[in-house]
Amino acid sequence: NDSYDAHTLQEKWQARWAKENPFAASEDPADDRPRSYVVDMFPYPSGDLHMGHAEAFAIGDVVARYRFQLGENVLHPIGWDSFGLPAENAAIKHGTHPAEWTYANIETQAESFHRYGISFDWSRRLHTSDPEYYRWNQWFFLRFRERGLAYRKDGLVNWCPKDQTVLANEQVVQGRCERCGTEVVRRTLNQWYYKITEYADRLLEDMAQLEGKWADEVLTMQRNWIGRSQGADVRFAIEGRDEPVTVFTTRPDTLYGATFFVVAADAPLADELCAPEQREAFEEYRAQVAKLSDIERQSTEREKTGVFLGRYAINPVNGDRIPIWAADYVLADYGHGAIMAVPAHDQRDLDFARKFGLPVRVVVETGEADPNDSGVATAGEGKLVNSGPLDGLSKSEAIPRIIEILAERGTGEGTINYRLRDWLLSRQRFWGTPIPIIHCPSCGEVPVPDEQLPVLLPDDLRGADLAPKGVSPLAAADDWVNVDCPECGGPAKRDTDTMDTFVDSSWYFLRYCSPHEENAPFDRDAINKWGPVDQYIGGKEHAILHLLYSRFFTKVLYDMGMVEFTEPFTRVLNQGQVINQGKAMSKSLGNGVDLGAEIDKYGVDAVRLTMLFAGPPEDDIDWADVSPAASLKFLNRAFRVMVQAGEASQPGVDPAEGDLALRRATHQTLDKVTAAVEAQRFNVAIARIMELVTAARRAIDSGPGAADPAVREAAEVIAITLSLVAPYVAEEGWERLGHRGSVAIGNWRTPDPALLVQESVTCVVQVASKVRDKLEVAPDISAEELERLALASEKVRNFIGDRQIRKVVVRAPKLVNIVVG
Ligand code: ANZ
Ligand code: ZN
Repeated sequence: NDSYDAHTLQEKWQARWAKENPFAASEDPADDRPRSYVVDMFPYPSGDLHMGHAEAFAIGDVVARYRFQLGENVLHPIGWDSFGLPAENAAIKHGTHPAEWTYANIETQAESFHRYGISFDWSRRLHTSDPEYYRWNQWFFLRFRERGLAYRKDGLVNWCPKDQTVLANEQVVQGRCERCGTEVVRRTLNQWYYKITEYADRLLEDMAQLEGKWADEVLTMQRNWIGRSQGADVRFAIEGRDEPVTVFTTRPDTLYGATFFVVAADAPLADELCAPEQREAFEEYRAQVAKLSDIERQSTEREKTGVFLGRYAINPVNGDRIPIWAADYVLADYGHGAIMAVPAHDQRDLDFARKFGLPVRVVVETGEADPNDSGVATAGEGKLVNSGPLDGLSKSEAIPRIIEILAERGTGEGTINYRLRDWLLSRQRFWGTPIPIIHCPSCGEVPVPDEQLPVLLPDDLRGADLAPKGVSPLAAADDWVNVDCPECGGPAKRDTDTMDTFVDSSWYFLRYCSPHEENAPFDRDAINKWGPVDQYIGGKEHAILHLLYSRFFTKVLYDMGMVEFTEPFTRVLNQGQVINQGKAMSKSLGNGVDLGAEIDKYGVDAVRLTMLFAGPPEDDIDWADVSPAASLKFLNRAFRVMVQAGEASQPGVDPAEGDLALRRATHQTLDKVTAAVEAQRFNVAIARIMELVTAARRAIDSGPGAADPAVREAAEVIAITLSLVAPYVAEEGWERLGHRGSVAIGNWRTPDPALLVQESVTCVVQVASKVRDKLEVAPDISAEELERLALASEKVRNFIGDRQIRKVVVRAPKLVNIVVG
């Protein structure tokens, strides 16, 4: 039978791979093949694999399988990001333990991965919710703390009232909880943080290593997230208060143009500065502001609002007495939560000044219209005016000069500000890594000694015990919470918060290199042998957080001497989404496509090929626009070519004796597929394989026939190249071609340069059966084109003269015969 049964093939080759383990990375020190480390972002076990996984892992598998084909020693591992809220919510709903749901889903996904035929090294499988894994989160926490990189502080945090937990800024989307959509509120809590801000500059500088290897878009997002601003801190004295108030400004050169002062309405400072007669107005305003999200607050569209606090600040350079206002366009947690307002040169300040009738003073002459008249603040270059010692200087001269003056007087200094905040670690939930700290009434905060790690989660909490209460469910586990202080032996309590699960995913790719290491998070030699990850593959939704945290972790570990590289991922490929009918798949829209059903219908290979053929990997795939049925049809055509070639000839025949045109097509395909795969244009690679299948088909049916050595050569190249995208058909085809062993390893071929040269063929043109001209043409010229060229020949036209052309016989590329009468 010439067409294949996908499911039979899948079972056959899965069993074979399971037995022969062809995708295991070699740790043999004598193995000197080049090494490749390919990692797909590990899945969260939320249920079975879905279409998004299928796409991401199909892409990662092309990358890995290509390296296998090149004969490299490839590390392509898999694991699960298995801590997190959904497991906990499922446990609450069903009265169970989160582990039940989690590990059941992991098994389901693992089985699906096997069926999907990804080239994983299964021996390195890890789950972040295993104590063998999360103990090292705790170990890292203690090391970070020793380095001053883990600390506790009271902070205003984003609080989801529904999930009853803290959210990082990144988990708040347009003022709402990323997971449940509930409006987020602000709340003060004592929380653990990782001091990622200490690495802000290195996170920026090291991006130079990633230029051209990560998407520009992702690098820009990271840069903006870190948000480095160079400027100055300036201290303003406050009338009737001993303490000055500091502001951060990127334009200290405009200091003489400050005509009022603004404090974030929700900062404690506003409350402190408010004069008694303004108290009532202020409190009313503050209540109104508390309802807004940061995004709304910073929107330039919104009309400015604010309230006078009844106090004045003194400009340190000219002694001007300027009114202090509270407003919502100044944020409490950026800079110092207060600004000097320069309405002539800052649009937000100008809008505010015009709304409340505050003065506007131009201090930089830019040649643009006066902001007083135009309502448009001027931000360009120019000469300073109305600015005492700065008059006549350009903006770039004035900035260092004013910083000097401020420093001399002790009222300011140059500084750099970052938008990046420290990484909020604490979560008041159960299903995560317990923070290894003990709180002792006499010794204070005591780290759990290394030899007592891991601090295991208690196993007696179930269902309703885990329901959100505002404090961690762990607080209710008395036996677990109450411990002896490791320092004084007195009664003490464990910290009951668990870590943000982004900690788990910040170093799992390091653990893969030595997943069974018991005495350290990873073996240094192993990680320095394999790392950094050569190619990382995952969704765009992780462009900021996960990648930034992983970069931070890697840098800290570098400083600790544990790794020899400063960036974890040499290349990152962010694939698009699989959507349906132009929209993200969702339950509410009812446009979800079930991966299992697609595979049942078309088989793994056709589904994978469809994903990869749809477009470049970065683009979204609309499942309504693609045809897995057409993919299956193509794979059957490819399969028939392999089967027929296999029946007609044996491995080892000399291809040099084969049909030259087909040989050229084969080698050109090889050349183009290689280039396309290297450039990660997998759709282009597939298009080239399709052309070769067509050429081979033609050679079998109307050319030299299936037994021609060139047909075998083409069929073998089809099996080899197809193995990257449709591994089951490729394996079976390879076997039908008479080969033993897997097609997947070390079979890639280099094209013969001699066959890549576009050579010409001599075409004989006859008029009335006599040779009248010879044309040099491309070997694959079409009949139409050849006829056109022949009839255009000057010599041929002369011989025809005024006789009538009765018929033109074309045998491309070698002969044209013109019959005249
Ligand atoms: C005076 C000034 C004059 C400013 C001028 C700008 C232009 P980036 O680049 O984002 O760092 N600012 C400072 N703290 C703020 C806060 N907590 N909330 C809102 N705005 C704040 O922006 C720094 C500028 O944003 C600072 O420089 C300050 O306004 C304002 F012609 O100071 B500027
Ligand atoms: Zn103690």
